[in-house]
Amino acid sequence: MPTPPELRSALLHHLRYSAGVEPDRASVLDWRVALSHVLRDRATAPWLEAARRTRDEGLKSVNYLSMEFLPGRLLEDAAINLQLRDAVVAAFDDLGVNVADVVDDEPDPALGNGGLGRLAACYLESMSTLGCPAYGYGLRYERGLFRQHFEDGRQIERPDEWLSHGDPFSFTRPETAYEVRFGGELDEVDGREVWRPATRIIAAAHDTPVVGYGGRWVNTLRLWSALPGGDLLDLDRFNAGDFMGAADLETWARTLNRVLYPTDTTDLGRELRLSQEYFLTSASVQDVLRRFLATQDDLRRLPEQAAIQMNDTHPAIAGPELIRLLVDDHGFAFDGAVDLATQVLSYTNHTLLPEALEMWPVDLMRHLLPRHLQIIERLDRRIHEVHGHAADEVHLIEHGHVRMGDLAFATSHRVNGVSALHTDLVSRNLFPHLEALTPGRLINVTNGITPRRWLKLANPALADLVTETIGPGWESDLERLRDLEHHAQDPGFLEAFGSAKHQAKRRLASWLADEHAIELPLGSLIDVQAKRLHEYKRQLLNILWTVSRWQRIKADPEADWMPRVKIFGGKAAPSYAAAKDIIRLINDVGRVINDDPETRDRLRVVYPPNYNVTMAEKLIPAADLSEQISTAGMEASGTGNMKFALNGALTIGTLDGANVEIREQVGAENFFLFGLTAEEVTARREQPDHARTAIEQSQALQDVLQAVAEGTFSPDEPGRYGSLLDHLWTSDWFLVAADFDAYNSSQELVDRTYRDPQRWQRMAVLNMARVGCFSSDRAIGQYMKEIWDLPPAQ
Ligand code: DL6
Repeated sequence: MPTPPELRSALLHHLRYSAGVEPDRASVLDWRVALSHVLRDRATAPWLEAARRTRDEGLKSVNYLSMEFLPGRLLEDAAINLQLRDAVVAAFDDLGVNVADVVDDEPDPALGNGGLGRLAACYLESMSTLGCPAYGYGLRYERGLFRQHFEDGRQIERPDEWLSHGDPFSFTRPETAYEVRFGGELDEVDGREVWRPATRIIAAAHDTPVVGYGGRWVNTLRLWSALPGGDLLDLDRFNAGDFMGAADLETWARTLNRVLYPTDTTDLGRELRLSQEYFLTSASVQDVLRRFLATQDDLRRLPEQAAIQMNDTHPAIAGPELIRLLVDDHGFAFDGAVDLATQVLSYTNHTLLPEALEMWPVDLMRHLLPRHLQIIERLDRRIHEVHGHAADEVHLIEHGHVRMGDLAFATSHRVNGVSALHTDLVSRNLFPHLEALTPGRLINVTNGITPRRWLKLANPALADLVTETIGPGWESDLERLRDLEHHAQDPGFLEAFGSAKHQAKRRLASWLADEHAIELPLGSLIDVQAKRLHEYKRQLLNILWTVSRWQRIKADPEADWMPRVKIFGGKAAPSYAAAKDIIRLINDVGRVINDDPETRDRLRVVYPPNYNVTMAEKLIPAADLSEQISTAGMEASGTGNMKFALNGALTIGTLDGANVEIREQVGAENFFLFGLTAEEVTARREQPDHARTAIEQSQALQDVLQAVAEGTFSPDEPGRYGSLLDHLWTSDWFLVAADFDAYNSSQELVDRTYRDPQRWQRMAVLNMARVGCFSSDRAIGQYMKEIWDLPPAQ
């Protein structure tokens, strides 16, 4: 373990030789480059050792394919896991440099949209912590998810230039590169299919070390980018003076990793999206085979050495790609290739939402990946040959589309849902026929979160209190938090717990003041809903209730209202008009309420723009109340719900996703439950005019809707929310109206409970103490045993 003086000289060394400056001229960026190199140096020895052991001992490794990774800032996390955080702080203090500025200078790579990408990052970190050999494979998007700004309350998207100052914690490996082919024709030569592609793009690797807690094992996050130059530049055209046209192909190649998720509402968007998915998948699968063949020559033993996990359907082309490589390049028979691929592959389903279950038009598939389409057609025929009439309802291709979820299921030996309820719904509603053909293939692995980032890094005051109270070790054995239950009646501990919460609130308040000129009233109940904007997540229910609370305070200003701050965080997909309307409504309502002198000491709305992992690290520790209010049956799991509970927030929520299991763990008496169940939701939707009926039964909701309709929050454009209101009155698919009164009653119970600080703290402690099972270490332990066939610790 290096001492602070050793770290200090390492920092000075890298400042000179990596950043190329002297201390008296160094900028914050220069110090960050130096720190990145110092920490990367420390990660490198265990990283190389992990790779050596994996090779020499023939350890099986996991290959986690994901179109999204939301790793968050890397440096502080690496320092914590290398157990160097205190030494780094001391070294910077000694150098007279403000370490917080250096940490804050690091961009937060937004290489994902939300929970799915953040889950991938938690899982990779847990695999390292558990010593499970693994590669995370993804794309190195030049620009991540857009930066969100608000203009006149509206979401404005700007490019996210996370790479503008380099990426000093990673290694670029231009020699770890693979050709990825697109388009072209198929020929039959000597009875074998030969694919003559039209375009070949080189995918090159960028590796980031992922340090496990304690620094004993380090895995790799390998992100691909298209290599420019070479054959991609048409020299003939260039020499003829067509400089722009000469670079057409190069431009297209770069586009493959230029942005995360181009909108796929256009044909060109769809083509690019499928090309991106194939680019990731093909490069990764080729890399898995190359790594295997570096030490072995019999590919039939691949399942002993490699597991490939498809994170949602995005990399579902992995099945056909692995089969293609085995058949076309390694001489396997089709059936043998299918069996082998299935033993290696597994698939996690993360959604029941029809729009998120990918279906690619057959014509597009034929145009981009003709050989893969042929393999999929053959797979489809094979299922029917093997299972006969039992497979009548199974179709990998239907209505001119390839169904990627079914394809992923059919080419995997295990499929998992991400919470008990979700897995049950996947079984009943999504893949009932495929499951019937292969009983036992579908299992549940409830999601998890890493306590290193989500407690130790994000909430130092609470993490220190936990260590003082139950001793160290909880960071890698989260079930030990149960020991806190013994302290739940101890007034001294409860006071310390409350003071840790207060410190987190103060940190949030100073960040809001500095970055957004927003004042956070510290004596209020801090109520947070932070997640992607989606109608099913029901930010609309939350803001409509906020309006109702405002109306009631105004109607009875002398009553003893518990002060609340309603904090929102989240981005809407750029093409999702309804979600963007909700964002604008939140901002419009916030402007009016926050300016109202009669209510502003009892109700505020705060919506800092550009929610990301770094903002989550500030909001979650400060929250008293966690809003997990999705329409039941629609949130696959949620992971924010786990992060808030771990940080001692109480949940107001529906019986949806992992809320169900969280409530079971923390106890029904420590959870504010409301709303229809998944079954009731289905039944209610069948009732004609359920929306109107629900509104007519709730005077409070009618008052709110009337205020919105009259333009109370948009006086310059009273009709601004016409379509949103119309939707509520006529269809209300997400049952905002049906759950409004129940949500209101539950919020009133929240207020009453909060009035008794000891009771609230006790409930919060019990929440924290009982959510240890939602550690991503537990989830990864389950994947290792039940899906990847790996021994518990290697
Ligand atoms: O499993 C991670 C995460 C879940 O916690 C969320 O409930 C779920 O919405 C999300 N799924 C996706 C996939 N697409 N959509 N929607 O992001 O996965």
